[in-house]
Formats: sequence, structure tokens, C-alpha cells
Amino acid sequence: MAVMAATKKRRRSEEKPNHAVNLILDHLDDIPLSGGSKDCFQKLAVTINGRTPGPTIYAQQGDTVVVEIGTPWSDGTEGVTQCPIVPGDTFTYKFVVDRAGTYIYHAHYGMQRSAGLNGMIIVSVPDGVSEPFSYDYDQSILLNDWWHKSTYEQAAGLNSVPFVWIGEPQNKIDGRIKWAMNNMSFTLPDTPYLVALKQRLHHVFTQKPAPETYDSKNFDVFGVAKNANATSGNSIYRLKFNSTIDIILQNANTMTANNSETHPWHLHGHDFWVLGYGIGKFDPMNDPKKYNLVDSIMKNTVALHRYGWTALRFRADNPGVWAFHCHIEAHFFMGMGVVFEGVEKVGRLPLSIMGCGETKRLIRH
Ligand SMILES: [Cu+2]
Repeated sequence: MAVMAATKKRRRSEEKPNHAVNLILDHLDDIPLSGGSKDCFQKLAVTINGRTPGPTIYAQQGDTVVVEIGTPWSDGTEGVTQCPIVPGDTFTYKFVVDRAGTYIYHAHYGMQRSAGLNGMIIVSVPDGVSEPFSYDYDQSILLNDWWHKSTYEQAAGLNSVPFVWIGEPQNKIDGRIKWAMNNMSFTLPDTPYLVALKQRLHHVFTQKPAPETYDSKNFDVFGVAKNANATSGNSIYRLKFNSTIDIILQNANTMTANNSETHPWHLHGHDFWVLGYGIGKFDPMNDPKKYNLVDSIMKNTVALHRYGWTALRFRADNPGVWAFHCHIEAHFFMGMGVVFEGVEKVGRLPLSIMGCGETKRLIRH
């Protein structure tokens, strides 16, 4: 596998700091970690340039970054915006880094992020702009789950009956334990939504919109969830371009008494304002009165605390198909996510994102 990162204006890399280079990385492979393993256990890992986390990509706001990724284990948002990158293939991402900050890049296929396929992108402010805070030095820390078992074993365990996992998810569907939102546990279709929507392949996912609410009046967030009628599904939310979207994330008790977990929810394609948060059941009459509408923080990932609620708002001004999901990899794997869509302004799609599911026939001619 080869990853090449090049920035248009100023180019720097961890390998050759402050040097104008193309960052050419060599292999991304499943390799047993030996000797240098993080915890003295040998296990399968997915590495970038032979290591995990992968190299930090440095760029400056306004730069165009080109990342060329070879196989076999890397992708964009598989099932949402593109097909996974198959063995022997390469994929080129080209994007403008339009906002200074520290970000992570990672795989979105299966549980490869936890297997090690991640790294950081650090974007500095443009020339002539100074950062708002002063500091002595900059130290980046990337936190990741790291289990002794390989993520393939983990994934098999999460799909098995009886379910093998730590933690207490919320729903039982077909004998499997799942997370669900509004009684729907999210599953990705074989054909990426973006292609399906642009090409009007209506049969590849459920056309009925995803459920917008739940029985909040009668739902006891502190009791063991009953969820008698939860199902798996791949229906999505259709958003009108430029509409303002409010989301209330409501946490609850899991299938175990006196247990609720924290979930970091991450939105693709947009930043959102965090309007408010609290403990207990969201009160639609009174809690909105306490929203911070003056200087609320804007971000793309927010914690949903145990037994709590978090209120978000964003403007649907970025056409596309975007995942919104818990960023704990096992939770998303088990259905804790949704997808928002607004594709009417999306232009022609590149063939490079196709090749799986129903998109196979689109690239044959
Ligand atoms: Cu979670």
C-alpha cells in the first residue's frame, strides 16, 4: 500500500519536518506486532507505513491535500459515500483543508480503526493569521481502543449468538444484541447511499424515512429498556438543502439495571452547535429555554452523557450523504448511527467510488 500526501502550498511531514516533500508511504498490511507491540501481546494490526498510528499529515489552511491510498485496508465512508477499497486497488482523496485545527483520519470499514488504521492531520492557520491562544509547545495525543484480540475476532463476537462482548448494549434483534435509535438499529447497505440516490437505485435501501422520534412521554430513561419492537434497518433522513436541523440525543438505561454509557457522537460533512445538555429526560417545553444561543460551541463530535441528553443544531448546507454515529467503533458496528441525505446539488459522481453492490454495473461501460 502506498499513501502519498502532498499539499499545494507548504508541505511538511513528520518524516521530513518543514521540508517540501511528497509523503510516500510504503505498506499497509496486516502484520503481527512483535517486539514493538504496545502491550506485550502479539496481535494483528492494520498499519500505515508499517506502523500505527500512521504518519501525521501537516497542512496549512487553504492547502489542497492529496492522499493516495493503496490497498488493502483503507476507505472513505464505506457504504455511505463510496465502496470499500478492495485488495490491489488504489484510491486518491483530494480535498482542501479549509479550517485550521487538529483532526484524525481513519478507516470506516468494519473495525479497522480500532485495528490501527488511523492517524492525524494537523492544519495550521494561514500566513498572517495568529492563533488565539499562546502556548509553550504542541503535543498531539491520539487515543484508541486497543484490545488483545484482533478486531476480526471482535467483529465475529459482536455478530454471534450468544453475543460476545463487554458492555451492555440496548436491544435484542433476531437473538443478537444491538444498539438502536428510535427502535431502529442501523445497518449499512451493500450499495453506497450516495450512488444509490444519484442513480435512483431505490431498491437497494428502505425508502421509508427513518423514524424521527420515539414515545418520549412513556419512555423511562432510567429503567431497563424494553424495546419490544426494535428492528434493524437502513432507512435514512432526507434533509432539505439549507434547512436548519435540530437533534436531541437522548441517552437511556441499557439492558442491564442501573447502567448507561457515554457515547461520543460524530457528524460527517458538517459542524454543529451544541445548544445544551443535561441529565435525565429531555423536556421539550422547558429545556429549549435554557439553550445557549449566544456563544454555543461549534464542533463535529460531542459526548452524550450517561442518562443524559444533548441538543445540537446544524445547517444542512453541505450537499451529500453523511453519517452521524457514535464514534466508539463497536457501537457503530452494532447499529448506533444514522444517515442524513441531501443530494440534489451533488454533481457527477466519480467512477472510483463505485464497484460494489449495485454500482458494479455502472462502471462496466
Ligand atoms: Cu456509543
